[in-house]
Amino acid sequence: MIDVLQLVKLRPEVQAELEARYRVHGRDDLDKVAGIVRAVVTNGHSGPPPDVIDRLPKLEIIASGSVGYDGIPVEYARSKGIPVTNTPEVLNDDVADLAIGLMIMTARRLVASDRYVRDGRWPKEGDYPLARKASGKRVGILGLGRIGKAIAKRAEAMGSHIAYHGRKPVEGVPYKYYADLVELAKNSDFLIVIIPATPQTNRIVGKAVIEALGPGGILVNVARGAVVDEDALVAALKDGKLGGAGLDVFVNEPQVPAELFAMDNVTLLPHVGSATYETRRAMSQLVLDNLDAHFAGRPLLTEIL
Ligand code: 8YV
Repeated sequence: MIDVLQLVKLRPEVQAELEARYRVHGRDDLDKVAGIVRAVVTNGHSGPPPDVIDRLPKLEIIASGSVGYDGIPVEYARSKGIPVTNTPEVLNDDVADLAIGLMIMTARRLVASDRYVRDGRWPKEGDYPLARKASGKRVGILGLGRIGKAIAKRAEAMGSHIAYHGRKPVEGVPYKYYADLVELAKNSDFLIVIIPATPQTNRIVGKAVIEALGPGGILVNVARGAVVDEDALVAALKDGKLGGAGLDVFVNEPQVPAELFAMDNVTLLPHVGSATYETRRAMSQLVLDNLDAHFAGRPLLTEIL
């Protein structure tokens, strides 16, 4: 049987299949099995770091149950001839749904309204104050990739005026391209962030972008906390220089800046972009399918290239 080092579990039904076909070892077994491991199962945040890869002489493949891979040294692995796979496409709908959900929840202040009712304030204080319309607004998308396009499709249905920024214009899309992110923010009511976390995108949504979005603008982040300057974000929300924020990701998850907790114009979610039974099942299956393909000598399904 082939020895697999598993840093994260797969969904139970797929986990059972994995254990039926491979000899699975946990993180704690590393010292004991380092010499025989031929595959690693991980996710976007769990490595393995280069020094662990160096301890696995027989390692042939790293399979990640995530689309993002900012926590995996892909270049380093590739330099040692070890392919890394991820799980694109299968989570597009969930993450796009959540981005639109955060747009509506934050503009309409749904979390605060819900709390207003649960706190028994409605009978005492009357109707909840008016909020902001989400439909028919200018939606800027930072990162018009697979998920970005799925977000745009949904925003179109809301009558949104869509524009985007990225390294370069995207062929065949009907949306206005802004070569300058600050210009995109200046011309958006919502700025939705869906780019990978890389050294080039670190804090790309900084003070200038946040303040360009302005007191009437709402920032939505369903990518990674690292692509936003979180201190500048908190400061702008505190000073009223930014209208609101819908956040599913943070710099030091699961730690979230406490200053945000009392803000009604902010929606805070615990990185649930792809957190549905259906999608996590599909992600787990793709991990297993890539392992099976590799060890059967077939082409990988979703290698990170
Ligand atoms: C993962 C994600 O669930 O796919 C990604 O990049 O952020 C989420 O879908 C998360 O990485 C946990 O593995």
